[in-house]
Amino acid sequence: MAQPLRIRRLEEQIKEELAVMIQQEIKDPDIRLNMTTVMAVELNGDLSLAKVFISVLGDKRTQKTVIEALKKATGMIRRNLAKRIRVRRMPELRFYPDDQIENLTRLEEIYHELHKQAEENGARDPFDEVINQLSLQDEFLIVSHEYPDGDALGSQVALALGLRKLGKNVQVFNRGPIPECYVYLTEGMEWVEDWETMPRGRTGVFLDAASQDRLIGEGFDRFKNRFFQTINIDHHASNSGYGDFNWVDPGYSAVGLMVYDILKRMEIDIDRDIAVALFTAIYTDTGRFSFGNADARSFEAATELVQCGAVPRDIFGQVYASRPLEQIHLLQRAMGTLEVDRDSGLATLYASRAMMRDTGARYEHTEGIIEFAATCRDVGFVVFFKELEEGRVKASIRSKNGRDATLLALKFGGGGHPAAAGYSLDLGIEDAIAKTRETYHELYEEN
Ligand SMILES: [Mn+2]
Repeated sequence: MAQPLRIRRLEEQIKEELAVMIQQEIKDPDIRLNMTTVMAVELNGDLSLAKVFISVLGDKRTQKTVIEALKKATGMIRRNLAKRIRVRRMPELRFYPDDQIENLTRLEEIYHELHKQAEENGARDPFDEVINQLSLQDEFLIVSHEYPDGDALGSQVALALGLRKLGKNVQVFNRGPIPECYVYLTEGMEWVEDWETMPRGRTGVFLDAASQDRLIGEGFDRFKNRFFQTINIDHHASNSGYGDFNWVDPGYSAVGLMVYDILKRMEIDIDRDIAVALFTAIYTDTGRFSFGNADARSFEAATELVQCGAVPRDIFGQVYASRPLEQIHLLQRAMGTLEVDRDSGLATLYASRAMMRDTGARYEHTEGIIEFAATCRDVGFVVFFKELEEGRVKASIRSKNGRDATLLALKFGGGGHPAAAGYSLDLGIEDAIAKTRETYHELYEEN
């Protein structure tokens, strides 16, 4: 009979080594790809037998699959343990499902911890990780940023429709209203009204949101806690990687193109509705294929999407040629504020809340104003300010003169792409413009 202390130490060692093996070394996908956690190891008195209690996140069937796979691998596992733990004779191993631990929160903690470790030990390809998780999980909430644009909504809808084809339970959520010009994308979609009443334990997929604040504003931690895990898919270089899994690649013109690659890899058939959603995403985020990001990959995908039923003329009509008169009136007023410095190429203009009130336009109707200003030959770098409330503005940047717009945005805690970025300021419009001009000259013009 071994000493109790020695038994406990050996149990601990076996448990630790097994956890590492399961997490990083065992090739069997049944074991590797499921949330398999070694909960406890119990040795008998003469160290001949170790009972290993395994917790698997998922239904009974998943649990059984993992236990069966471990049983099959027992010989190999035991040999590997023997190489690492100094003991005269490695105990026989028996695997049992651990049903006692049903506290989801605890399991989530363990899972996040393990994931962090795996990441530190050299993570796998982020795209593969995302594909794995999308394949494995069954319940999703897909979220994109507030005041969503064509890329945000198109990616969301396309991914939701695609995953549903695999029989998965998928809902979508956005904070704030959906702009009218994109409503055609949302028909037949189930939008969660209030995330606080949504069932817990789903996988959250976050799309096209450079920062977590863009998803739901304040309270992200509470939001994130409702999920079993979160996947962050984005093409903004400034994305902070706030998900459990992060696939961030600024080489993509649109998140819609990333979703396109996901659907292709998962061999999900692209039907007409998916094609319309993805085409909208790529079309709008490349400025109708006119921005610097409009690369061959974007055109290749677009070609296929048109073959699958997307009609560019119809999408143009929905997004760009159905503006309400209020929006044109707002454009008129905003253009009245345009100031262009011909020397530096810097242009500024704004839309105040008073203008919106006078014209009856809404926040979403500011879309397109900055692009219109940027069509001017003398404008190299334009910043457009929207007054959100008294003393608070949101600024959007478009750069035509090669100056990296993210430099300015980052100065004020914002982010984006070199050619298009944004930030917020807790200032009135006039002060925000003055501050921006000053910073522009400091950043780009001095020395
Ligand atoms: Mn985008």
